[in-house]
Amino acid sequence: MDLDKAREGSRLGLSQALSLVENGLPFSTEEEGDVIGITGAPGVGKSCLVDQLAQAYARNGEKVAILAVDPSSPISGGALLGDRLRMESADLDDLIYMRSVATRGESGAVPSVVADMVAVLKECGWKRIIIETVGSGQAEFRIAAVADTIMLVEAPGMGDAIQSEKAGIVELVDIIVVNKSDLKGADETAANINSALSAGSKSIPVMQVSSHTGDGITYLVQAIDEVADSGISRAQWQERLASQWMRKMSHHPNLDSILDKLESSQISIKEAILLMEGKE
Ligand SMILES: Nc1nc2c(ncn2[C@@H]2O[C@H](COP(=O)(O)OP(=O)(O)O)[C@@H](O)[C@H]2O)c(=O)[nH]1
Ligand SMILES: [Mg+2]
Repeated sequence: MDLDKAREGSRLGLSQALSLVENGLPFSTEEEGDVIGITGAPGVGKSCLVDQLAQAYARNGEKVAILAVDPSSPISGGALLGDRLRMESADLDDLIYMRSVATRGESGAVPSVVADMVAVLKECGWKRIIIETVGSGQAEFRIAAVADTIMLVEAPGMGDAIQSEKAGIVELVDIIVVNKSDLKGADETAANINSALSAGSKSIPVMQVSSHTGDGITYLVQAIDEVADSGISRAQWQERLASQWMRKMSHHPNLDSILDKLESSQISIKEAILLMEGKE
């Protein structure tokens, strides 16, 4: 894959490279970057929050790329973001790149496709990468395979984190954000989350922000850097490992013939695994 144009800053070159990878071309890189995963129920304000974070980084002179993994709202946030930034400063626009990711195909492939798209972005000089994904239970686990920092977004009147804790998601989450702090009930939502968390072993910061007024965004940016410095948790490593394992399986040269044999009852699942491992 030719990345020269994308490396020189061409948006067209970058989006062409990303499309190739989105359609299955594997890509990896040794380049470093900071990947933030943002998850939460629809309507809590993830896209608005991403918009705020991207502007904060851009004002700092940092390039930031956004991958929106959301089948329900393709690119709508992008138009929003573009308009607002253009009003403020054309220079900021140059520092922000936004792209939606189609989530077609088998669910197991999503993290590896997103991981490879992230690799393209890193390779082309985008060191801050934000992935927005809709919280659906499984989405959090998938994003954990890719993101260094995972942020769960909640909002007043939108349910609470106790549910997430049940699903074991809290193990993977680094920061919980109560968005819409300009609305009534934000304090109570944050208090509920804190008391639900106090039962667990992991201490997770709960931060209130408003993506409408910008309140709390500066603190959130600091908290993200602190979390990034503290490294990747065991639970996150486990998701990364699982995701790589899954990828290995889905790229196995004999996958089709092994599935054929399973389907026609010629082999057992144990034998299938031995075949995959090349032991039979
Ligand atoms: N009052 C208030 N509304 C917000 C805030 N952030 C987002 N919203 C609104 O919440 C709705 C959903 O926002 P969106 O970013 O699309 O949520 P997403 O589905 O989680 O990406 C929109 O109507 C936003 O204008 C906030 O901080 N305060
Ligand atoms: Mg959204």
